[in-house]
Amino acid sequence: MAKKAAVILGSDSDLETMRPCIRRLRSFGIGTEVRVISAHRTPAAAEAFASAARAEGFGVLIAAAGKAAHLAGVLAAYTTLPVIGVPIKTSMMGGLDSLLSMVQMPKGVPVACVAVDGADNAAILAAQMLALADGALAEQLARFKADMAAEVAAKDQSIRTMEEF
Ligand code: RP5
Repeated sequence: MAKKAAVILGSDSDLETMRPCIRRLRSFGIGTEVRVISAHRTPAAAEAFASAARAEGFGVLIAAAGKAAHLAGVLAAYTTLPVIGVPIKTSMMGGLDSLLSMVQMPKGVPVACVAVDGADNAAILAAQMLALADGALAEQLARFKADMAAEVAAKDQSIRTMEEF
């Protein structure tokens, strides 16, 4: 059976930023569960979710959090599944605090971190991970890349024939 993806939000205030991630995963037909679990406010739930995730049929976890952003690292501590972190821009530091909290994980507990507010890329990376064991999903990703290339080629053609800028 195809593996599912989990999108874990540190707060419901992260939802608007993460909608493109959830939509992209579902556009690929990936079973996607969305939860609000906080590393600091509900640490026991974070441990329970990550510890059970593999047995529950998940293949990848996506964790979105702002400020101190320990969510991805805490989930990664309790699972051998790949964890993708999405640093959320929530503070006067413009998301740099969240980014560093996810990127600078100590040795042995990696988190794959995308750009600040990089929701769409988190979904695409998650799909690429799941596609390692799913040929149909790999074909969808190949079509997705071909469509992107065609869009850029069309823009290139359009700009080359533009007479006024
Ligand atoms: C983080 O603190 C959450 O992931 C969110 O990005 C930020 C603010 O949370 P709320 O105060 O809006 O619940 O833990």
